[in-house]
Amino acid sequence: MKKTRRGAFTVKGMSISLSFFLFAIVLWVIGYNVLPNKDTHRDLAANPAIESSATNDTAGDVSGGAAATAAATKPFYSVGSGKTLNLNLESGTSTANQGLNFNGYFKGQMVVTVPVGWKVAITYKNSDPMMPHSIGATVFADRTATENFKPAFTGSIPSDFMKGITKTSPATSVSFTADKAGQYALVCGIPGHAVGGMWDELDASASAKAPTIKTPSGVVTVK
Ligand SMILES: [Cu+2]
Repeated sequence: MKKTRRGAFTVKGMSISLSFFLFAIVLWVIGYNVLPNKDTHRDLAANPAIESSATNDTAGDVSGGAAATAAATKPFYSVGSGKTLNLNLESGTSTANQGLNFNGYFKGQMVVTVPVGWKVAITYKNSDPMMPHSIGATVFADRTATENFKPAFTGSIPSDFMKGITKTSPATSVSFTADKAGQYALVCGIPGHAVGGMWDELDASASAKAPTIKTPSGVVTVK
């Protein structure tokens, strides 16, 4: 009796399994052939091949790269009307010299030369989150002074020279006419900064025909 029951159970179990198996096949056949297949299957005959992403992206990559390069190399100097040299100087764009720099240049690494009689119009921004900075043009000897900075030209030291501006301040401007030939300096007036190297050179030249900017990268004539 036991044997028979076990045998019957086994046959019955196999029948159930077989039934489910056949049922699953029927469902699959129905699903594959009857249900709309545009969402569930990719019909390679009807749909075009996927475009190569490399081909597709080439133009975008090239223009993006060019734009990024242009932004990175955008000059900070230009000639304005009426013999004016425009300078966009900024602190905080580089951590060189512990942040004590203008556009990354410090200790005279940048030499700005203008022909005598030219106006220099500086727009100055401080992006340094750590400390205030300022800019002014002083006599060359004061490039490492800590106080009593002497202006190179009339108006070449702003009123907030010793106090400076911070990252949240709007850009300031300093304008003057380089009316006497000689060697001068662009200096930060915050006590300790100039002596720490936060200065670059400004020359007023009797022989220069156009402004030039000299940096470790080379000399550029500003046109
Ligand atoms: Cu400073």
